[in-house]
Amino acid sequence: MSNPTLENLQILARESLDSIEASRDADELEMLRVRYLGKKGIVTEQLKLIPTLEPVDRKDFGQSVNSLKQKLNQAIKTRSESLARDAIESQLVSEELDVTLPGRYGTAGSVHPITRTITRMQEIFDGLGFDVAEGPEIEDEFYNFDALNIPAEHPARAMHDTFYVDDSRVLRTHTSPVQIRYMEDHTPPLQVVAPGRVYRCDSDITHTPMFHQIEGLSVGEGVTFGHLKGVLTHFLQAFFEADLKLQFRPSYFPFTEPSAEVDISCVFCGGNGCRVCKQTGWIEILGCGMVHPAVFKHVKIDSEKYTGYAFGLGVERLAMLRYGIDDLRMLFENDVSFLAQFH
Ligand code: 2NM
Repeated sequence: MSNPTLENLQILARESLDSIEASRDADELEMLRVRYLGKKGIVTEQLKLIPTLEPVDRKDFGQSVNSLKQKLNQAIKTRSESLARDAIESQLVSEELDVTLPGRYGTAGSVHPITRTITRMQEIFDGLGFDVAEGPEIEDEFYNFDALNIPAEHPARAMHDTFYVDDSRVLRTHTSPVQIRYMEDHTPPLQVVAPGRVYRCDSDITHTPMFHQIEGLSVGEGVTFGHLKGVLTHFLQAFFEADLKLQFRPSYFPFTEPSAEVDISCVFCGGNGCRVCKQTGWIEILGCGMVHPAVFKHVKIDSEKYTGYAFGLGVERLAMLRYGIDDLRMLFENDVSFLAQFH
């Protein structure tokens, strides 16, 4: 410990103020405070030495030590504030965010083109006042066949077309059973579409054992083939967003009479003839007809009072035409780079 002289006090003042000024953090500054101003600190020790001085020197020396003490307190306070500011400053720098950087995007999935097509079809039929109904994919023979006027000997019942679950139950081969159930539960007038999966024991380049259908049904007093034509024309023109033409060709279905198959003017060439329409200008698109009285009989609808039309179309076929997909298998392979095009 230095002698209690004014010279030594000056050296102490310079040394202590310099080291406070040079301290790099709050810990170091606290250490210096204890070293100079603590109970056994250097400056505190100087105060204790005052009584050992000659009485004439005590006043000057005492004032100088007290002044130094005040200066040190002030210097510590100033340095402490400055260190706190620096700390905030460096935190702001280290945590700086560049809000102009591009975000980190997650990979989002996309709606499958079949789902998208069904949704689109439902929206158009919704706009025409049709209800949407669903039903089981495993059906009794009654709903899948008998109620639709498909007798036991009919070729459509042969094992080679139908997946049998057991003796009397099948994977539905069309969504018509949903229409049958709907007619059991509702009284005319009614209009409903039934989208969903259907199954047929068939597999080649243009057929998959599972595919999708949407079938429509309208029953009421005075419902005619003219209404059917109007609804299908509106639906197909809205779906393809084109002023296309329809062509009805006579056909046969057990559940409708009369029955027709409908072609549209080719959406690719406008009817001039191209590869897609095989130079005919027409594309076969759906089947339809007036509900057979035998079907109404099964669901206890009076066919003397009511008439109805029905139609059925394949979702895969319409999806392929709308999105320009030329290979059916694309819709089932779930190749991500294919699906990503439907974002
Ligand atoms: C088609 C073609 C023609 C049809 C018939 C019925 C029901 F339940 F009312 F009898 N639903 N769907 C139908 C009629 C389906 O698909 C090519």
